[in-house]
Amino acid sequence: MLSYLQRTRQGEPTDLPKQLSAISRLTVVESSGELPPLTQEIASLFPHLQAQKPLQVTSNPSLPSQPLRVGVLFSGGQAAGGHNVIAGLFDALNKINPESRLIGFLGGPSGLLESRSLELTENVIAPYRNQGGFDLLGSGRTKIEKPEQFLKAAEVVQALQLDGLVIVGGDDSNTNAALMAEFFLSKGVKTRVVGVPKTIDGDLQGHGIEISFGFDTACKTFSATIGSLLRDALSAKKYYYFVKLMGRSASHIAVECALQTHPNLTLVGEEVAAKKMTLAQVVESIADLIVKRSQQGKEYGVILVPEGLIEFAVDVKPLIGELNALLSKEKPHAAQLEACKSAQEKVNLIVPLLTTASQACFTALPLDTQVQLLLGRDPHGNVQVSKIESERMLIHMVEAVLKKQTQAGTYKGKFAPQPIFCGYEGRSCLPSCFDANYCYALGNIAALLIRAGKTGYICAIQGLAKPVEEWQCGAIPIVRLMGLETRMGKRVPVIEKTLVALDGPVFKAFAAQRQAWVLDDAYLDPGPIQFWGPRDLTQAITETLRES
Ligand code: FBP
Repeated sequence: MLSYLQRTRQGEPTDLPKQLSAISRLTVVESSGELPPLTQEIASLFPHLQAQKPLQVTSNPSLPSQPLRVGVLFSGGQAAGGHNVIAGLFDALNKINPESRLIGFLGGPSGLLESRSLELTENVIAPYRNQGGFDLLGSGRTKIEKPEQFLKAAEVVQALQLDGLVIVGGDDSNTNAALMAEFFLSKGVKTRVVGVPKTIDGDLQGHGIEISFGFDTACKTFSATIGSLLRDALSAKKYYYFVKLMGRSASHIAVECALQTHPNLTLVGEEVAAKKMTLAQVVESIADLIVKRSQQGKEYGVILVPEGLIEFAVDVKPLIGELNALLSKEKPHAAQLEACKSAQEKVNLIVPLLTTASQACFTALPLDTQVQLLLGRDPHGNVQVSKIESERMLIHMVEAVLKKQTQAGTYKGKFAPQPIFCGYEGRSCLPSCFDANYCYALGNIAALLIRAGKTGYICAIQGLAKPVEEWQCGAIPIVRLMGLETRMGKRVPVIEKTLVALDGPVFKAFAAQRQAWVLDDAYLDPGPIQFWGPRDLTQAITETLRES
């Protein structure tokens, strides 16, 4: 079942970069683009991939157009536009040779390991064109990173006689795509592995990746909500909205939404870390703003909280480190916590195991937050920040500070907070025109890479701030994005997450304006994503892209 809007969007063609207009006559060649040299350690881990250069799309009318057999899967959290990657891939393969076949693996990487797949034909794909979500195939967070998993994957792709495998994922999935590409080359498996940069978080960027897909739609969706909340705050004049924004550790989404909407305060995890602020100091800064606004007769406002904020506070960071170690698989504490009958029992079990400093930090937190910090870890053993209701935690802690100020006579206002979480709805909504176009073009590039026999590459487009027609299409060797990180006690190659650069143009643009938003209500309401109308509305890009 599709709504009227879904049906209308489904039938609309995407705008295409001029470069991709005659796909059957295109290929990729090495570009002159320079990337930083590889470290010796990374080069030795990827002997077959280490010498790769960036690629650019170019025309080659004499290239043979053999039919291709390609597999595709989604990995990790949803991001708007994923279905258009599949549509772009399918259409390009079909134009290269109508005998080509596209096979989708179901439920993410586990679908590959268990060989659960679906042939993707035009009839299957058509209802998903320009639609949100990943529901055509589903997704999952299984990591394909161990030799036995690579062997299993090799068996499956060989049984299906795949020329290529396209992995639509974030930093970890693309890291593992490169490891798989290296493994396949070392074993003589002919299947090429190609990545597509996906995540709403915006932390997969740099070295030729301008932005991952999904960031644009998520930020516009959240900004539409924030714009409405700002207007509501201004109308009722009685609420403080504490809006937690999804996005993992990095505060890219929070900064972008702030630039789109001008709320009174936006916390930035990276700045909290740089200023070595404790959680109590963060709370003080919020209370300060509320008191100042109250003195001007303003008992309302909007405060943006990136979901990873808590990890950056100088006193919470070591606490989280200690908790991660205690809750690791090797220790009995996770199982002991499971057996506890009440929240307080859980807390009582953990507190004595912490250092004195972390005990002080942990016990100062509201009980709900304490329990949320004890929830199961992600596959890397890290706390799952989306599960911590930091907006409620901050409200609780700010209330306590304001109460003291009321008793001391320094605050006479009325604090009525409302917690809001902007998250999952921004991942699976109808993709903005930007993401719809971007994803379709990325799917086209993936087909060209496989056709040219390229492996271990991530699709990339330069000039995304320009009109679509001018986008420059190509690919970056995934190994060029990698560094070494210690995970679970082992040095492993990973694509490092890009955090907000405090000396970068986007943060600077935000920092230059934010003071004016504290007391003056300079609120902006960007409204919902527009699909039709003036190009300035339909083709709007994020401030992050504009400023970079
Ligand atoms: P990816 O990194 O896989 O793109 O996922 C992004 C994200 O939406 C984060 O912003 C959020 O913290 C997390 O997924 C939530 O995960 P889950 O879907 O498992 O609740």
